[in-house]
Amino acid sequence: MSLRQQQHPLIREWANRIEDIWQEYLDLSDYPLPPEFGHVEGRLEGEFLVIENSCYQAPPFRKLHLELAQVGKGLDILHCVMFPDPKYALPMFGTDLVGGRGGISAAIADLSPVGADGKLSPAYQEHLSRLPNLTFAEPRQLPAWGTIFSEFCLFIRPQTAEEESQFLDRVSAYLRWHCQQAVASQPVLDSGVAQVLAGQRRYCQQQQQNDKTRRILEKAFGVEWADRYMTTVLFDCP
Ligand code: BLA
Repeated sequence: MSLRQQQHPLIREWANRIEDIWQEYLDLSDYPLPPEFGHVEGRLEGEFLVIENSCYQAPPFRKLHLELAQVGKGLDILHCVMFPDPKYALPMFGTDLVGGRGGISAAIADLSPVGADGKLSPAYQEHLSRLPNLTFAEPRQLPAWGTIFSEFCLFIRPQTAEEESQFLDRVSAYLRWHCQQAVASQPVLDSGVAQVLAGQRRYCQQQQQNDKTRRILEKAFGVEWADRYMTTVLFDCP
């Protein structure tokens, strides 16, 4: 049985949707991860930790990464980041779901800007600001490193099945829109590439400060492994 069959239903559904949308809009091929990082098993405080990585490339994306992880039977994680080829001034799509038996504690998704002005392009801004307003009973506060996220970042603790499905529908709409924009986008001038790279680097550096992710990986695999994983698999900069 695959890992996702054993995970929280929202994680399973979001993982399936991400892959369906990628397949619908993008021309996927394999992205070679270092072999030691494809399927990873460890132990954390007496529990098993399993990580399953799927990684693709598809123009205009350098890397599309979907990670599913489970700690014991109690903690399920979905992590996904789409890294655009730095020749394209596209935002970073990122999402994280963390939860378990007691429900999902963190559901986050964003299209994060990488431009010098820290803003999404007018096309993204207009589209995203026209989506109908949603309210969730328990919005969550971004951590201090979360300055990379856009005003459209969704970060909640879903309270009901209805909130879970509202989250799923909204973030699927983000992902669909992003794929449509990306495949129709034109490369920037050579002089713009450095700017995009700087924005992507900043995104990765801020994400690498997420102590909640780092601590789990350190406890299971050690400090050095955790750092290598966070800087080469989760948030590598080209
Ligand atoms: C939070 N991430 C978390 C939490 C855990 C992890 C345990 C705390 C859950 C909570 O506060 O309820 C753990 N996440 C992991 C692990 C992996 C993972 C171990 O992906 C991978 C092995 N994180 C991302 C991406 C985003 C992100 C792409 O990987 C956003 C686009 C955000 N995760 C994110 C944020 C928090 C979080 C903002 C809350 C951090 C905080 O409140 O301090």
